[in-house]
Amino acid sequence: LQGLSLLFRIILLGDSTVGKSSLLRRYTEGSFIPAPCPTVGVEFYSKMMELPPGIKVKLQLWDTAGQERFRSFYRNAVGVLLVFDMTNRKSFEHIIEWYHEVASIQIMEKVIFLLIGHKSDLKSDCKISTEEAEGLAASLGIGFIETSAKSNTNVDLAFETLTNTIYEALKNKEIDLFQWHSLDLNKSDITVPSCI
Ligand SMILES: Nc1nc2c(ncn2[C@@H]2O[C@H](COP(=O)(O)OP(=O)(O)OP(=O)(O)O)[C@@H](O)[C@H]2O)c(=O)[nH]1
Ligand SMILES: [Mg+2]
Repeated sequence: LQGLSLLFRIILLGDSTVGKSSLLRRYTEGSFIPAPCPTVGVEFYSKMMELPPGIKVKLQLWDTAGQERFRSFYRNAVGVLLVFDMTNRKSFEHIIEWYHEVASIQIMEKVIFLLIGHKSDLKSDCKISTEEAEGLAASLGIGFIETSAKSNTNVDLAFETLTNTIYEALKNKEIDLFQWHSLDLNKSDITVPSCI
């Protein structure tokens, strides 16, 4: 894989207001807006990441609206951040539905998930303990990280962890490098396949 530039398509899923857009804005722009507008449809961000030893990865980050379902967008994703709000129990209970939603439509052999407990700055309002969230993650065989876009806690770590896990799966041939989610950008930066 050395010398290649990779493209990973990552999608953020979770209920409305859990903070998906805020997480992405913090990661890609370094800012936090206290009262952002709800996402309408689907928006995308991108960011370059370099993995040792010098492998460039372009992350194509898809932000969805929690109130809607954009099933066609799940299809090409290699990584999924399942986001809940640590102060909102319903959003935690719905994680399993979001997980199965991806599983039901996913045609990739393997998708890498990471569970995100967001708004960790609101410690006193937390309705879900770290242990309970870790229990869910373990039952799904995925990782768990607590983040805050407001206090900028673990935001970079979350994206780095997901990217590293995808890369490891690629190296172990659990994911096929030449499927459409990972293109050689030197040859075809623009030919990102349309997903509609
Ligand atoms: N305290 C705190 N509030 C946050 C954090 N992240 C987001 N919020 C707030 O939560 C609310 C919803 O944030 P959004 O990022 O719009 O949530 P979303 O998941 O994108 O919502 P939809 O686009 O409707 O699906 C906003 O008022 C944010 O300011 C955080 O880390 N801590
Ligand atoms: Mg949003």
